[in-house]
Amino acid sequence: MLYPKITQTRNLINLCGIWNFKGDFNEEGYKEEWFKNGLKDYDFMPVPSSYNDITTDGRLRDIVGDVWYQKDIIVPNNWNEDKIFIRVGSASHNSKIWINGNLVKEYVGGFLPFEADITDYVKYGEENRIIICVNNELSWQTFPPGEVYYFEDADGNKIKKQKQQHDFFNYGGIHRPVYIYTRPKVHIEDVSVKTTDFKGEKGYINYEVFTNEDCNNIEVEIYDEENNLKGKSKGKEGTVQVDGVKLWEPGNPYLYKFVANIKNEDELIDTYNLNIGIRTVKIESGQLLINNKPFYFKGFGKHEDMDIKGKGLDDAVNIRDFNLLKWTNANSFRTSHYPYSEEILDLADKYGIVVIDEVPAVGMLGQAVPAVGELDGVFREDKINGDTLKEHIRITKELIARDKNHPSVVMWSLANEASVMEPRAGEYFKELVEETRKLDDRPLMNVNIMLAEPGKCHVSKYFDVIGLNLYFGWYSERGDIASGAKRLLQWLEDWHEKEGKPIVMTEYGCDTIAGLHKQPSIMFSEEFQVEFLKEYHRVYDKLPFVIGEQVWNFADFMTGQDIVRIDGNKKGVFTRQRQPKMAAHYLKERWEKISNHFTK
Ligand code: BDP
Repeated sequence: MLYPKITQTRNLINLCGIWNFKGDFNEEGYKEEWFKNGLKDYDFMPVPSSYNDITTDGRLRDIVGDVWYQKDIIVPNNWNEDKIFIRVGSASHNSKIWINGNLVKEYVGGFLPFEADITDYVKYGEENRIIICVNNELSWQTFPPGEVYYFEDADGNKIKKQKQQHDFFNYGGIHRPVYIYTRPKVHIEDVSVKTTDFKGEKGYINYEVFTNEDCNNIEVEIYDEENNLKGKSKGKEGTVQVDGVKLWEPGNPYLYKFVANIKNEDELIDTYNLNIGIRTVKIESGQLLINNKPFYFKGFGKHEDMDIKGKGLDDAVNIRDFNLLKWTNANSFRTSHYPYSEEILDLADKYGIVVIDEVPAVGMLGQAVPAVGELDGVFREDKINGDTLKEHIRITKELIARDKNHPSVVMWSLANEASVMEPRAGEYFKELVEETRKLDDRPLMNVNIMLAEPGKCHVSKYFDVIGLNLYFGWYSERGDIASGAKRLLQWLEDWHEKEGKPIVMTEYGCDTIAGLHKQPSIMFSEEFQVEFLKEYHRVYDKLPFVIGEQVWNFADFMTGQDIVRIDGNKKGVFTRQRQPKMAAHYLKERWEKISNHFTK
């Protein structure tokens, strides 16, 4: 799905700002037809933002159910020659949109964009009422999964609550920009630049342009960063050759502008452009090669998370994060545990930061994180079943459709810490992987929980790269880093022996209270975090099959309330306000010595 933008043939209104808003605490919205009648006694709410931390009302922070948004806008008269769409970057988790009382879209999923053709419903030159209802309820058929239940309090009142297995706050609301925009009647629907290649000085861009109607006059142009025309092609698919190619490299990105036009003689019917990079990705001899050179991942698992705004898109925070990634000499991150905004991926392309792009399959597990001991099975008819798999395939398809053109994305991660020890997980992931491979050539990763012992995983055999989340010395061998590191070494060797695949350490780390210093160190002190990371790195440095290290987590982040979470998860190398703990300085030093391409 293309990101909306203004071009010579397209127009756009950005609807970010203040919307009318109402939490539906008594489930009245549908009964009273708020979608038709509009909101009364409403609050104000910024878009994009999570709603949870904006007001002082605990009921809204913890609501399980619907919230309603309203915005009235005028659609310009001169838009009446075009098709008009409304597009939401993401809203967590399930949404419905009404235009002037007409339901135009229903969408399930909290982290991907959705849009609707509203041409037949808008009134030109007049006020139009947009209502969006966002619901945050999860089930075993949603991603992430969760469960709504009723809790009976001491007075016998039934209170609606939600269980979740994932370890981040279940923020809700419209999290990314809302636009209405135009496309000409005959238009470009999508552009695909999934594979690029190079030989010596020549670059090759394999493209496909999709249109809503059969069009013969499609033309493609490639411009360099100085706006010089570097190549051209005609037809809806083909290869454009670029001489004197400059590659997109980690830490040294070069972006070309790809322009697709539909023409009728000399008349421009539609035009769309996007940034692309020329680079290759493949797995060979146990390494991940970018532009034929082995790549070592150094970086973090992250979250979209901030004070007040929750998961709402924030350009200032995002630019700060990329500056900090650069400052620590990181070259990569994983979009743990859901697709991040398109705006973040654009920045990754521009900053030359490599991305492992993850679907929101987190918490496919019989216990809440941090899980310990024996787990209940979840790959069974009443939990993760055929319908769950269908949804998993759908969101994976949508993720790839959205992100396929980003040079920064080198791998798809299809799940984090699923219950891979269950034989039925094997069948499930086999099908998911087969379906995904039909869509894209990039390597596939599954991220394993520490409870999955080497040789007991039914899933990793289908994947190209194994992600491991290990916390020996923290969740086990608590406080004993040396014993944790011994187990780590053994564990990694065993995993490699059993699976024979490259491993990325996708999570390792420990909760650390900024400003807490202890010598000798104890758990939660800044000294402990540095020693923990150092010991882990000593192990990785001995093992050539470990092709990357991504610390958990980039920054402290909010979680649900729990006795093991004090105002959230504190495993950040940076605070939630994006200031460094001691570990950030240590990582900066270590990663300075490891080039962006593999030199271990
Ligand atoms: C892993 C999860 C991650 C948690 C982390 C932790 O993948 O989401 O936040 O552990 O416990 O289980 O900090």
